[in-house]
Amino acid sequence: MRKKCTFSPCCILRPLGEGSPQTPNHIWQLALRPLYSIRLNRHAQTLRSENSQPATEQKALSAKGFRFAIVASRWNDSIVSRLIDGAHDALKELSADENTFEIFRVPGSFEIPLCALKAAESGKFDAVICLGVIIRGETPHFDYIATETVRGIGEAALKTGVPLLFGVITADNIDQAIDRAGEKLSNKGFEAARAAVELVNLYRKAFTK
Ligand code: DLZ
Repeated sequence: MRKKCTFSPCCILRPLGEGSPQTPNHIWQLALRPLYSIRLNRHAQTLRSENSQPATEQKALSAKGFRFAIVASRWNDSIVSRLIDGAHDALKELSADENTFEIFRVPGSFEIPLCALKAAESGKFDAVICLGVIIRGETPHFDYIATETVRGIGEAALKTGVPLLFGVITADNIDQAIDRAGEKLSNKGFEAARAAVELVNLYRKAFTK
């Protein structure tokens, strides 16, 4: 028996392969496909230009009373240092006390997850901000390191229940990496630190008795 056509965007966007039933509905679908694609493109543009949070909520954030660990790699140190500065700026801007964050340096990004896990397990920190810069080279090294770094940080967060923030730049070249270590929200360290403050506030408010 032929499946009923539900005339939904999914149905319209599904490629009509060989043997697709060419019912009148499907002829309509083909005709309307460009219109749906324009609508979806517009929607995607709107999403890209939106900030992820309403500005008022961002203003209400405070880091006061929370403790943060920053785990940062030494590879590509000149760029990582900018990420650390960015994270520092964001925490200061959100009223974190100067002595409530500690910085731990590790050799490379591959070593970030274990150090972040230990920091999270110590119970001394409300969030752990992970910072590193991995730049693509001529060998598959980049992919191995990047994959393990992302996986390890994600796993450590789920294992400990402590928010671990991913402020690790993965870039094709140095220029791309420098672009992501700029000022304020163009700095992955700043962005990760803000996200840390947002999460600790959210979890305290939403999940403490
Ligand atoms: C070995 C290596 C390479 C090739 N590239 C980077 C990089 O771009 N960014 C980074 O943070 N670390 C790199 N490393 C070092 C590894 O992360 C790791 O420190 C070493 O393989 C030792 O375990």
